[in-house]
Amino acid sequence: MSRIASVVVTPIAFRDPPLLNVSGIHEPWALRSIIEVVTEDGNYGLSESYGDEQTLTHLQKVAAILKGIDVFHLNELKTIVAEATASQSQQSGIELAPGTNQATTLPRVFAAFEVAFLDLIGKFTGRSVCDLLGGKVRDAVPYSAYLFYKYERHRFAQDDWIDAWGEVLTPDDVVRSARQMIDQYGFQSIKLKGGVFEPEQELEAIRSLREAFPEHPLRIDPNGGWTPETTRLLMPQMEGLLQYLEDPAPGKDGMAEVHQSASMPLATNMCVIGFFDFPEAIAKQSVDVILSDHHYWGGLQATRDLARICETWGLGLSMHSNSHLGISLMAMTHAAAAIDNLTYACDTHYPWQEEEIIVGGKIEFEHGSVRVPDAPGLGVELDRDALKQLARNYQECGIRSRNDVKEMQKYEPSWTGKAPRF
Ligand code: GKR
Ligand code: MG
Repeated sequence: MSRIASVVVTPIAFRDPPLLNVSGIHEPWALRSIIEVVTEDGNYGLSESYGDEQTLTHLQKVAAILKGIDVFHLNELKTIVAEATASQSQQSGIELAPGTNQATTLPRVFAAFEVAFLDLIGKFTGRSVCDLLGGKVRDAVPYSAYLFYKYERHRFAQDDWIDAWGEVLTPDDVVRSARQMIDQYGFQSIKLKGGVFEPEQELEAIRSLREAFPEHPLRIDPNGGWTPETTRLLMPQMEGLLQYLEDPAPGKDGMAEVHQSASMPLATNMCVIGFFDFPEAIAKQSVDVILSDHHYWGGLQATRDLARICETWGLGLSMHSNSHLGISLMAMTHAAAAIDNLTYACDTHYPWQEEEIIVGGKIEFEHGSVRVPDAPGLGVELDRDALKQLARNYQECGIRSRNDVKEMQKYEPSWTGKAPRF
């Protein structure tokens, strides 16, 4: 009954606003893949992962050889994925999406199926995925207001779609977009994506946020856009302002250098992106907080392993996000609800997305948190009409791998996306 009859991987595309970052700008469409694992008795398990060409090729290769596997046999799945991904292309994706870095191929491809297997195991046993991970340590998972600098509209898109968030370029715009997001979702923490403008301008925005939201913990993430020297000089301006400083400078050495003069915890989703990064990062004292992400750390169970390692080494744990829809949000929520030392509000790009592929539409936030469902599995079902529409978007949008640099070159032809810029 719990053996696999078929697996379907569907690439999808959904609207993405013109969000700015150190690499450039988001393209008009974000890509994901939806994985459906169907068992012999007709049950199905769901998962959502990256939709870039490199990931898709691996997902489709593995999907084709899973027939007959028992979904309880996650170790067997690991062996199959390891063999199928052993000869991988050398092509890495954009650095800002660590999930497309080839060092994460095995854990990333495994994770995409592991979540669907756990959804099915939950359905077979009548337990939520959170219960399979040890049960809830919290009933609802807090997320942060994840702010971006952005243009009002995509200037080079095929149609005139425009998002609801307006232009965000000045400190006042940043405060307005925070208010907009907090009013709508109730978030209790704020993160600003930096690395876009001169650091002084971005820190002015942080100071404006502090004034407007005196109680909300604040973070800034320049994605390695500042040199260690620049970061060191900025340190007095950040004193007492930040809950943590995320990836100010690139690499474990850059972060270690910053660490020597840092008055606040340093966090990363760029210089520690897998278990293999731990020995060097610990030896060099590069970071204090790791941003987990089950999509490339090897799944929901591996996220719990990561949590124990962080506990062992006295590191904090938070959660990273790229553009995603509700299946991912639910998987993130089940994991975060089961991990006691994940004490920071998680990142999510979810408010930036209008479309959804789950029954019932967009998932609701209450006071900035997502309630953990008690239903068997992930607790979400696929809206097949929406899936068809988003699969059509993928076929028509022409994007096959995320490339923020190339998109930015349409606006600024000499743009290189090289970091650190400041
Ligand atoms: O989508 O522009 C973006 C973000 O910069 C994302 O790609 C990062 O991976 O949000 C992420 C981060 O925390 O670094
Ligand atoms: Mg980050």
